[in-house]
Amino acid sequence: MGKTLSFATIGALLLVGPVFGHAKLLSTTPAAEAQLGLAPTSLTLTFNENVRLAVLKLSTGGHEIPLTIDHGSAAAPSVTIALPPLTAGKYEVQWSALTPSDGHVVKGGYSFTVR
Ligand SMILES: [Cu+2]
Repeated sequence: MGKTLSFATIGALLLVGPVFGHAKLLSTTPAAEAQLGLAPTSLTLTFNENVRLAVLKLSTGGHEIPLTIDHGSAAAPSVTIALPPLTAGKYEVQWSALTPSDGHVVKGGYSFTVR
């Protein structure tokens, strides 16, 4: 029993270690649920390890706003995308990123509001 528990503990430690962990989104600019008085001119996603941005979709009221993503850029923990001029409204962000260290894809989404 004691032995089983220690193997389980070691397994759990390995699973949360940096080698086996998926890239994790640490922060975004604009922040999730931000209420902005000024329209942001860029969007930044910051992860805990190097990623390559695969998809970044920005939409408002069901309309997608075309963005230019440089798919040739080197993997980095932080990705910044220039935004076109944004009018007032609620914006939905959908992203996915590839972690070159293990080939896994992580994805997520959030929203912010320009007042
Ligand atoms: Cu992974």
